[in-house]
Amino acid sequence: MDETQIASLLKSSDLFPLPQSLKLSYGTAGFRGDATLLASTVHRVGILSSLRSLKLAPSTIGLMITASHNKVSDNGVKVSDPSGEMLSQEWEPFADQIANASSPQKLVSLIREFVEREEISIGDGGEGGEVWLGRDSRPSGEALLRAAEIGVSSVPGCVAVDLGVLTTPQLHWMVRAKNKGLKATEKAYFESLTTSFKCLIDLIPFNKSSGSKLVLDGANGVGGEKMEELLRGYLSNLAIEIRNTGRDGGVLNESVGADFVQKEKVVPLGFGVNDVGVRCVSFDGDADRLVYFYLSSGEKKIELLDGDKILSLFALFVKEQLNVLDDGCCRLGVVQTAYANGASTDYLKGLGLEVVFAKTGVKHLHEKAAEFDVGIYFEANGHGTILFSEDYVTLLVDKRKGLSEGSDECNAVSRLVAVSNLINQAVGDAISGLLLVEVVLRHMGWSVQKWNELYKDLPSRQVKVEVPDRTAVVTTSEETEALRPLGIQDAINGEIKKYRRGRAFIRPSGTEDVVRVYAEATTQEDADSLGDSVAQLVKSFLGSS
Ligand code: NG1
Ligand code: ZN
Repeated sequence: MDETQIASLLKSSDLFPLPQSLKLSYGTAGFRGDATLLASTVHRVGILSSLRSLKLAPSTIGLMITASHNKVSDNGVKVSDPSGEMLSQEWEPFADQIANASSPQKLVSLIREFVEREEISIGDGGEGGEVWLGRDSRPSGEALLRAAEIGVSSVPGCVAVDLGVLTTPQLHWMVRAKNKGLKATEKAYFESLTTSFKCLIDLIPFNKSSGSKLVLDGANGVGGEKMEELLRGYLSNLAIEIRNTGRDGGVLNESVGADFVQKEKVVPLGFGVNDVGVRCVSFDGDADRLVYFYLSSGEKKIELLDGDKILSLFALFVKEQLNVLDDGCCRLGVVQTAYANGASTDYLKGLGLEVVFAKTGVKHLHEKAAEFDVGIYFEANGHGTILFSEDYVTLLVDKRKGLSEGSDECNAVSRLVAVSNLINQAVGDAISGLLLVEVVLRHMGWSVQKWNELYKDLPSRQVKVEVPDRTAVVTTSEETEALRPLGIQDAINGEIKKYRRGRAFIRPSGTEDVVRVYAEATTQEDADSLGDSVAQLVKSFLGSS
């Protein structure tokens, strides 16, 4: 790096000093924290994104400003690689280092070392770098986006393109499309969803009715707004009522949204007795997760159809099409995490599917799903998608050419190809997930209640424990056993033994300052009691804050 390049980085870094005592790690989904403390982090991630773009030139990188399900005063930043997938984990240590560099000088020296080691050429007349920026609807997003822009353009030869307010999956989709040389606008995203959705509806053999009403809880975030745009401009026949749009004074993620509904298992604000029996769906704050639910009585308690149930529905549909093709050569697999309900895993295995487990965080699930021809992954919280390998899609398209139009085989192939276009191939996407659930329910002729009967969840309980230092919990790679603090796992095992089909584990959250406890057993009382006693153990081993 020459003097001018160093001066440019120093000058812009001086504008964003690191707040004292800020210690960040890239975590399950990028950096997250109190929005007032994040300007330096976002600025530095802007620099990182430019370097990534130069390293992989010519390619566009995405930078998303969001804290997903976290409270509205938080924000965060994550990076999309050219494929639309999460930033390669190989770069995460560098992200941690620069985010925590204590001064502009230290920051620049880390960047210099990294640039040399990675042989990144800056501003030597080669390809320039390009970073596409998006943000969710948080009030802190705009100022942080400016910090990202300054970071991006402080690397000579790199430009930032502000795409405004988007859902996380929209940005990932657009980055992927751009790098594939396809139309990469928001309009193209909506058109792609619309075309494939309509194609799947047309392929429903019977019962083409428009289906009963669906009510969407938009978490007071960007998802409701984008869904409205889709319905207004492209899919006006779809009967979806949208609540919690954020326009009626509701607060982002506060007693609303997918994370709240899935973790608390109660109705979100804005839903009540009048909705008994109605099919409802909740998005999270940046619309990369969705869970369905319905009220079976006038109480707050809900019947939850979480990511595991969405996965099961999708798996059934895909498997049905593959059975028509009698396609033994397609490797279909599903990926879950330790948070998957035990009953869902039993169900999926009972269907004869290959089920593999990954660590929490979609980057881990995505990686494993990509090993299959068709890999379906979902976290229980509703984040997931279906990945189709490019080779398999090509094979399907070729196969269709030899089939007679309207035959069962031809329809099955067309459905699979349409699903690969509808469902986001980059990351979990609540909007495309919703459209696919709606198609599959109509295809099967099922109500939400019928879908819920696929299997009965084992009762479970999740607890968040605030502790002085969550990093004191260290787990095995599968996250099902705690290695530290020493002795805690034996104590947890002692509790588990007390319950029939008891299962429990702890892990430090990568997005919130808490230790998470998961517990499962045959009755709700047992799951609650196991969850509470493990939470007590966490407090006694780590102290409560
Ligand atoms: P953490 O906070 O690391 O548990 C949460 C979710 C993850 C993932 C990320 C990213 C749970 C238990 N954890 O991570 O699955 O979705 O957020 O949003 O739901
Ligand atoms: Zn999210």
